[in-house]
Amino acid sequence: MKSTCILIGAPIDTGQKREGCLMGPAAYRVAGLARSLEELGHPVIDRGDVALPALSPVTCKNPAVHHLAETIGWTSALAQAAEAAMSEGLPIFLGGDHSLSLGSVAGAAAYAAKARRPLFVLWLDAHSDYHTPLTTQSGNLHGTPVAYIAGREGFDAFPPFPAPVPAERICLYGIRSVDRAEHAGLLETDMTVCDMRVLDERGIVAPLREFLDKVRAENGLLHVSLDVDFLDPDIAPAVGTTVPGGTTFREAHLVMEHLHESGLVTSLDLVELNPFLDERGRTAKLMVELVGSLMGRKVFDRPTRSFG
Ligand code: HAR
Ligand code: MN
Ligand code: MN
Ligand code: MN
Repeated sequence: MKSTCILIGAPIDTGQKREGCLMGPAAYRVAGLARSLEELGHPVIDRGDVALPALSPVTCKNPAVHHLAETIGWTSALAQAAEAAMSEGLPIFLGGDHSLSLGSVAGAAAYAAKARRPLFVLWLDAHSDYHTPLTTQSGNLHGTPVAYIAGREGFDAFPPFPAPVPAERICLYGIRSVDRAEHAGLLETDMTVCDMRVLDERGIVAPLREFLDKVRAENGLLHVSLDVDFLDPDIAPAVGTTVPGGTTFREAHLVMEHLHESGLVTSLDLVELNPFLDERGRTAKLMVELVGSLMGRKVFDRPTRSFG
């Protein structure tokens, strides 16, 4: 099936301290994201970059938290953009750091609630991003979106999350860096946590299939949030928070190929690309290739295919 892809640039870098993520949307455009999608037969609408709205002053009890007002501003603007785009096609958010998902998933959740369908979230990341503004020690809000999405306390300054996603509908995939407070919080939930140990032992496909089967069984919408550091730093150096032991080139493509075959994905984030840290655009190009696999590019296309 061909889907209209709506590209939404989100040049947000207030969720962490290293400069460079602002250039992410431009890098995806230079790396040929639109062309690659069009070659696969998908109509593409590039909405350009979302602008930061006027900000209201806010305070936070945790002195480590920085750029709170800006991040809240982005959250509102991106949530609106996401909800509007969901009714027109498949929104693809070009980040920007991972705090963009505070907004993109809020918009997807608002849309899902109105459509009376359950929203599922697949979090492809080295990190669990389950801090709240009160538990984060770095103060970097890109480490908080999963907690916001799941309705965890501590986000009083933010717009109320439209319809918190029950933990059973969230799957963390590929994680290998979890802080103590995140770990304690996650243990109190039924979130599906497929850390790298699980993926090493069971393979990259089996746990994904189980999650996708749940989405299908409940006729759910599926938001996929792809953090560059899901990938091993050897193949994807352009990210500020590299963690060794990530997914390989083929594992990542295989995840995307299965997502394509499932036909379930309804919105997508591409986050944490820092083009300033890239090597001749290789990470941006790899991300564009992965989106290609997610949108139907195949090495060899047989009419019917069985893997036995
Ligand atoms: N848990 C750490 C912190 O809160 C690192 C968070 C890093 N997050 C991302 N996105 N890069 O996954 O500071
Ligand atoms: Mn992340
Ligand atoms: Mn990460
Ligand atoms: Mn980062």
